[in-house]
Amino acid sequence: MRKMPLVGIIVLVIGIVVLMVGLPIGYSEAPIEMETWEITWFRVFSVPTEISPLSNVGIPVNESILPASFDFIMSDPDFAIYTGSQDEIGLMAKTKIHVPNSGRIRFELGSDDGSALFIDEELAIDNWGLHGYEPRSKTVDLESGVHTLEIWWFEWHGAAVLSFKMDEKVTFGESWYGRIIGGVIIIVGLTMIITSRLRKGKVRKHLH
Ligand SMILES: [Ca+2]
Repeated sequence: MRKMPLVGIIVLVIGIVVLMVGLPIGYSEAPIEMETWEITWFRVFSVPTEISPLSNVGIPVNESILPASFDFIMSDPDFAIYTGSQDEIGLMAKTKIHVPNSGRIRFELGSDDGSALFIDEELAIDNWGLHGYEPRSKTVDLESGVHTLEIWWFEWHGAAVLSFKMDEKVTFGESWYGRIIGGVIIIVGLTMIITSRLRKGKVRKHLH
């Protein structure tokens, strides 16, 4: 009977840990496969005030590829290799991703000046306009299967930057199932402590 509070406290502590950390129950992750980015480089002759294909304000001057996950920031001279200029340039890049399970994926697009990310030809991140480096992110629910990604970016004057990041894994299911279990364990622990106290009280009453 005396051991009850101790056991209750141990159960309570386990419950708190499970609640804080969660359990790998109810949600999973699966790796996303990505293809290489195919890039068309542009020289632009006027600022594209609205999100529109760069062919509306410029001409294509080069083509190249970039690694699937291009989590990087490029500086002016990096772009000049492809465009022959550090200013008044842009690109339109396309790739495909293979999503093994329907679920959530976070995308981040940063740029100086404007950029836009399209998923399956629908605008997902609007980072357009003349501005300094600014990352913007969005978490999107995607069905399992193949999806197309497209980035449009332009640089007018001054610094030039483009960065792109996305989750390497798709997350699906709900993580709070694991936390509910933590909550239940806490209640069990508290009940054990309270019950043992009540019993102690009864025993004392009985003795008096
Ligand atoms: Ca700029």
